[in-house]
Amino acid sequence: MVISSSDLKSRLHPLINQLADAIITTWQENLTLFPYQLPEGLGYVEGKLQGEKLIIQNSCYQSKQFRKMHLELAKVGNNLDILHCVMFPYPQYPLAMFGCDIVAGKVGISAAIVDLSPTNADKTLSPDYQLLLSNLENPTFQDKRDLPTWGDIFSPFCLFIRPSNAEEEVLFLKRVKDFLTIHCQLAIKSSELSETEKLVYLEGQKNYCIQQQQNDKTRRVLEKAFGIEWAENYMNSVLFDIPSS
Ligand code: 18B
Repeated sequence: MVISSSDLKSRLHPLINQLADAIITTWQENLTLFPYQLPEGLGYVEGKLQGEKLIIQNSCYQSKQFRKMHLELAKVGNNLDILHCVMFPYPQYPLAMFGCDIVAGKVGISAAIVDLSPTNADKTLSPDYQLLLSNLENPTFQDKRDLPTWGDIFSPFCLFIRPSNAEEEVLFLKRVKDFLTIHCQLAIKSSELSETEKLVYLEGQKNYCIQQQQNDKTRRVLEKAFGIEWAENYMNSVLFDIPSS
């Protein structure tokens, strides 16, 4: 039997389920969405090589300002639930990259990360992002996690935690919604760059993808279910495809 997307969503950790709804709703409220065609056969995938079955369900859209808005939900047996979301702007707009990842294991969420990451020449968020982000309520979380070395792409506003309780999960959800709303609103207001400036943002996006492709924890999960080559192709063509223009 093929499990439909809504069935998968309801079987995931409640925070992942709620965040998936919040992301789609915020996109719909702020942007005009069009479907984005993922590579053939990679919208819904099931794999099982060693160990447990991995189910992946992708939702993907585009809009005037975003080349690709990707929300991925994944379940590894009964052990691991994952939400992954990245918004790739068209490089002619001076926008950050929105990225979010949640990994939930049997004993709860081990990793919850959200960021608006700069892709401009000096790798700093523009003053409008900085002002809006600084004005948000900024609750403290008990268990902050250290970024890996490839995480030098993230901004000083990056939040990477292991939520300590249900209250912190709600606070994380709120912060993701706030980041996303700021991002969509700045996107709507943004105007197009010159051809030269566009190339700078394109380089920045390439660097973002190259760094993210070094996440061995993501790669290992995919390799165990689908094999080394499949995982390499999936990371390069679905999760972090490097834009050509
Ligand atoms: N990721 N994550 O998206 N990853 O995709 N993720 C993990 O508790 C998957 C993104 C990020 O400490 C872990 O340590 C799979 C985006 C960081 O070395 C697992 C998919 C961001 C870490 C997975 C997926 C991002 C991390 C270990 C495809 C940020 C910590 C969980 C569906 C914007 C890395 C743990 C480290 C961790 C797995 C960040 C298992 C399979 C967009 C920084």
